[in-house]
Amino acid sequence: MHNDLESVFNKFQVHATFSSVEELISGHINDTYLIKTAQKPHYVLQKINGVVFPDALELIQNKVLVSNHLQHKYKHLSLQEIQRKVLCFVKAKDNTFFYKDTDDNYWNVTIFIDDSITYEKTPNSQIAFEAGKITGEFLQLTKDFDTKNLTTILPDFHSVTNRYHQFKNAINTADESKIESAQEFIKFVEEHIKEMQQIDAAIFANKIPQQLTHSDTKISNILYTKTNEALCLIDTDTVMQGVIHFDYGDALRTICNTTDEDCNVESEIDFNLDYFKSYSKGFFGEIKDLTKVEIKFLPLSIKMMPFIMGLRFLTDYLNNNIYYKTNYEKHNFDRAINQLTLVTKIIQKYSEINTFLLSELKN
Ligand code: GN1
Ligand code: MG
Repeated sequence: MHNDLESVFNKFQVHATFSSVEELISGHINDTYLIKTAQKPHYVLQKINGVVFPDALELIQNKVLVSNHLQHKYKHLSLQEIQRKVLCFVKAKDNTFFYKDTDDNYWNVTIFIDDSITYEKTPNSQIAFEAGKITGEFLQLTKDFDTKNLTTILPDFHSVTNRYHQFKNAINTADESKIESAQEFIKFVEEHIKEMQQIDAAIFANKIPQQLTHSDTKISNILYTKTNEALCLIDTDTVMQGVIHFDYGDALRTICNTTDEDCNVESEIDFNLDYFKSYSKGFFGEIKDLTKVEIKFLPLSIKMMPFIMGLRFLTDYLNNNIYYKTNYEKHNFDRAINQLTLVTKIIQKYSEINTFLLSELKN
């Protein structure tokens, strides 16, 4: 395996000697490796999951276009600073940004951002505030990015309606015993689906402005400095047209969760309001000129994003784990319990959430 990885790595213009490899296991889809070299920089080598992403080549092209756009926005900074704030893709020896192996897998390489830290869970309010700042800044800097230049990699990715159809199809083919075990959560989905579809409807009716979104703003996709500043938003696999609510709600889903996404202990799962407030302050400090309709749908997005994730995890559990990487049979079920319980906790705190947002955004 190491030899194979070394030979893939050497297909890229890296000018450095491979010294060791370590798998980075946080993601649920792709295979990602930290390649240490004798000389710095180190690199991140990634194999794109061709089942989840049939358009892997276009996905890499999308990521490069967005990185180029951000690099341009930071052109007043030194190259060294830019390489710490933006994912920098390395060309392959044939001058493309990818390598296609003999099994038709696509690979890409980025420069590893050294001396950075990632979190699976928020350790303090400063980290939450900084997460708000960097996700807000990403949306602000890419507001003028023309999404027509991108290939839509996963159509209707954050559409509740799409996810609900996939869920219904899974119920039609799932084992009776699985449906039985998931009954409480299936009922929860049915009770809340109408409300959760409101953002879809507003998008469909063109009531919410659309722009580039990151579409996977979980906390582990943010690199921090050792002094708690957010440095770089990584994992741009899912950059696509959307509404800012996707990134806002998706970030809060992990920033404010008091547990890991895998935790099924309902009594431990809660939504941390302090982190919500800190994140929001960071986010709205960057995002300018929100429309009335955008503001109106912000609270709902906080419920909708964990609802979508819960629905997707539940669907994959019913489908016998064909999409996400899992470590055990009920892994996706535990993730679904986690996300849907989080929705319940958000509902319990909804009036406080609304009050805070109203006062924060009244000007
Ligand atoms: C997947 O692989 P990763 O961790 O980047 C998923 C996201 C989910 C996330 C849940 C393409 O992201 O939508 O939010 O798992 N990405 C895709 O942790 O489905
Ligand atoms: Mg991702």
